[in-house]
Amino acid sequence: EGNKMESRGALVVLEGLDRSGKSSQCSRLVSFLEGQGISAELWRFPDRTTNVGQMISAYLSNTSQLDDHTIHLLFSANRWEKRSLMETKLKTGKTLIVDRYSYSGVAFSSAKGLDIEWCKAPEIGLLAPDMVVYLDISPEKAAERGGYGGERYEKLEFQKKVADCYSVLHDVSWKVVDGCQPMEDVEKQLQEIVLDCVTECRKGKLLATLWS
Ligand code: Z5A
Ligand code: MG
Repeated sequence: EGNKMESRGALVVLEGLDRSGKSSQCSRLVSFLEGQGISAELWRFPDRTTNVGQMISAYLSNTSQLDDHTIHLLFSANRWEKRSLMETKLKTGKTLIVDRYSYSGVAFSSAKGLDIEWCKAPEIGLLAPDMVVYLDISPEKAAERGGYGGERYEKLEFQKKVADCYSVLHDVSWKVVDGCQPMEDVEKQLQEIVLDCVTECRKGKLLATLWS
């Protein structure tokens, strides 16, 4: 036939409480994949480099105040402004390892008391991850890691609420990895499940959209 479609990359999202190890593991994962000859990129939300991202950053560092609904929609807009680039990259074969996504958006805003369905609504139509990995750690253990900085949500009481909200979002397709293990052990487990996911996507698994 000679007209074989190029295989697409995988959209992999890491979620978890603050200090669960997402950023550390995302960068290790990208290095590992590249070492395996799999073209991969590290992405993160919020993406603080855009105009919207700068508004989010000012809010998180408490240099600006915003209504809870407003900041929720900005986080969502920050994903929408990256959606088409994300799709292009995936279709040209790049695997994207994404540090936080819509689940952080919904968990953090609903932890403030916003209605969960209202929180999910602006995420509808964004690309659905091929895999969500949840790095599991208790809020107490997370707080012990180097202590929290000064950002808005970095407080134990609030992190407990976020943990409850994440558990509501949780579905059977999520891969839960014990984030309390030594970094190398977490890393090994992630490598295995992400390689499986990359293989599935190469075999033609279709890209889907949120929220389903
Ligand atoms: N937010 C939102 O409200 N709505 C949204 O839509 C989105 C986000 C996308 C900023 O996020 C805030 O925005 C965040 C959610 C909210 N709220 N808070 N707080 P961020 O992603 O920019 O947050 P961050 O500053 O990158 O920190 P983090 O994500 O909390 O940390 P992490 O990435 O999970 O962990 P880490 O940086 O890899 O590791 C933390 C420390 O633990 C570090 O010293 C490591 O060396 C150590 N560590 C990591 N793994 C281990 C293990 N296995 N053992 C021992 N020590 C470890
Ligand atoms: Mg991080």
